[in-house]
Amino acid sequence: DQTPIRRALLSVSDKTGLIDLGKALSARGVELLSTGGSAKTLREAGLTVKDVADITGFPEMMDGRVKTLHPMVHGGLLALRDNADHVKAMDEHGIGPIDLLVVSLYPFEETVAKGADYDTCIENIDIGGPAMIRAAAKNHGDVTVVVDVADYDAVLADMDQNNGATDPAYRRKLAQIAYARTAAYDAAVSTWLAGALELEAPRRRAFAGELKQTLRYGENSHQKAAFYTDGTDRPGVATAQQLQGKELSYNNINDTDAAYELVAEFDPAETAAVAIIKHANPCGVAKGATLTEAYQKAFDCDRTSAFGGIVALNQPLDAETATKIVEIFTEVVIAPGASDEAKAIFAAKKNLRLLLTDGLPDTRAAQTAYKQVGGGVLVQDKDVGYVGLDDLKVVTEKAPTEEQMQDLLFAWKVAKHVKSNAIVYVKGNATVGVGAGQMSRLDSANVAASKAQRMADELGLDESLAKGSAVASDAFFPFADGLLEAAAAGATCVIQPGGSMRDDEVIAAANAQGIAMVFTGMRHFRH
Ligand code: 93A
Repeated sequence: DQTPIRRALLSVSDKTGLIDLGKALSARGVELLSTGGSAKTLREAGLTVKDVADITGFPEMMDGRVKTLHPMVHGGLLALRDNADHVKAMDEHGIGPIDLLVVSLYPFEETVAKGADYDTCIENIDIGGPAMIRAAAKNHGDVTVVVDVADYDAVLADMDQNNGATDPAYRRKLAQIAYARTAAYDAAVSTWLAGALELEAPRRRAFAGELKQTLRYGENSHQKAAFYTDGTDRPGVATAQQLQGKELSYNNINDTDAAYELVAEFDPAETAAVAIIKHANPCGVAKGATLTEAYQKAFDCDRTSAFGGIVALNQPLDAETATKIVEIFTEVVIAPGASDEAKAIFAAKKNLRLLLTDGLPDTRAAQTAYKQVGGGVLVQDKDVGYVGLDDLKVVTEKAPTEEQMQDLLFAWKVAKHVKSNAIVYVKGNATVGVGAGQMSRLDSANVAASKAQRMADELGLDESLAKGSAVASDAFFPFADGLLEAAAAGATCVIQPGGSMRDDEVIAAANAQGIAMVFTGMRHFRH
């Protein structure tokens, strides 16, 4: 009892699939209306098309800024077919109903991503397209609206199942997708303007995302969840290709992200590096002359926790490292590529998920980070703060040796990726104890130290792994006690932001212990 689609308006920037769609609609007896470029493409394929300009009585004008913004179009999209007044208005003004709208918007997001100038971006803000999409979507009781090339075939199939009409529930679903598209589109424009105008805190903000995957559940099995991409193609967990293994879970994605963002701090041209993550915190991170060496050292930091962990590499996975990794149960491995041999070794482990990307995440690229709180969203710049050798200030009588300095900087990079309060012991380019997420800095120092001791026991060593280590603290020591705890665990040098009211006390304690200490002047809280 649904009315079959008789007239369609096709107005698409992305002409992919347009000719096939036009042909399929024509074959089903649907009359085609279209705008300039789309009409030309269809005509060149031998199809009969009516120009929108012919039904509006106005030529496309102002460089195409005004083509479809006309009652002949919007009346045809918005009129309620079973409303006598609406039907009368259509008759009076000679407005023909438009039953199917197919639009792909001006490529605003792509234009911005290409780094186009201001005026070009402005010209790529589509006005008529979103207006039609919103009109058709509002009137989804009568009108079918399509905004994705990916939906063309499904719409045709639905028409075939409904005698040339579409199913009402399906139209409603398409309307939902349509509004998400226009919302995302305007969100992109607004976000671009916020950047272009350098507004520090825009008064209103819009968020957008495209579904990548419906997840089986969220952090726990009673929570529903899904994974959305932000539309950019930067290397990272959202754009990684999964070669094998079960579907990623919510926690897998979260942990894989933490692992990859951390390991990407290490320039692959300088060193191989491996990070092993559990519950979004590193349980082992190491640099090495080879990936295999780095993996072994990262694993040796906390073998117990590494079981069932997530492993991130900063260089393409090689066969030797692959062989090492498959010795224990690992949930996910992510790397900027893998050799064929390595892939073959993993292939034997069906459950092991292997994710590959083109290159590493850019850890210095400006990004916006969101965190939901009751009744709102906190927005901040992602922490892309970086401290190099030149930024460090030696505050103790003793200065770190070159080797100690290496370990200090390494510990600092890791600490940035550990939940606060973060205390990280490092020796020989590998973590030997990580204390994460404790409510007191002293507790974190304790946790890290006890891990270093436990691992030493496991390895049958007679002194703690923290003996002779470098220690990093993500924020300043408010009192000397945390530093003394680290010293007791065996740390011989310290890196921390400084800036406590009791810095003098902490420095004096370091001097008394014969410890070398440097201040970074930058804090890396992470909650
Ligand atoms: O400049 S517009 O905002 N003004 C309009 O009235 C209008 N109507 C459709 N852009 C408009 N469109 C857009 O033109 C569509 O959204 C689509 O992206 C594009 C199709 O143009 P053509 O068929 O000439 O390639």
